Amino acid sequence: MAEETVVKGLGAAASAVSGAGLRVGIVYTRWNEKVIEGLRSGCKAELQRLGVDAVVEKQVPGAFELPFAAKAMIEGNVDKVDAVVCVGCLIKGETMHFEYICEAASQGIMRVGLDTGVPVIFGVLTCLNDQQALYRAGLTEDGGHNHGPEWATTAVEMAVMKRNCN
Ligand code: DLZ
Repeated sequence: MAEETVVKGLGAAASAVSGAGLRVGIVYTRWNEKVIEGLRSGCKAELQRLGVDAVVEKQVPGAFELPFAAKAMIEGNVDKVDAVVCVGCLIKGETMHFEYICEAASQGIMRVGLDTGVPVIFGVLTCLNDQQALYRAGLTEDGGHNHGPEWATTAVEMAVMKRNCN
């Protein structure tokens, strides 16, 4: 049988990423709490494994509020950060809410990063049902695939990239 080829997913970084000297923020939502807890804790554990100096966490109500919170964290004097991971989970319902919030959150998160010059990572699941969300937070019986650790790696990689450009 031919060897299985994995196509999707985050490939290995060219060199090992270290979080030494970095402070990384996680802003996360209260909406869809169970899924968020899996993602947030997976992200935080990976940031710590990568050796970041500090993880600063702030909670917001929903995904719509994530860009504002990321900007406040970046521009505030209290918790200076080198990157922010926005952790959220949108699950499609019966109305158009899903579409509007997905659009606002994704555009807002991108804008905060570009406007402030601090990497802001899109850690928002946009799922069609609960099962998709649970799987992507590593909470299904088969273990699923928790995306939180990948967002941590991305935050550290981008913060190091930014630092090397200065
Ligand atoms: C209103 C709403 C809905 C319907 N669904 C979600 C969701 O699946 N995930 C999420 O993070 N937030 C949701 N929200 C709340 C909005 O993001 C926001 O908090 C409110 O509209 C107030 O601005």
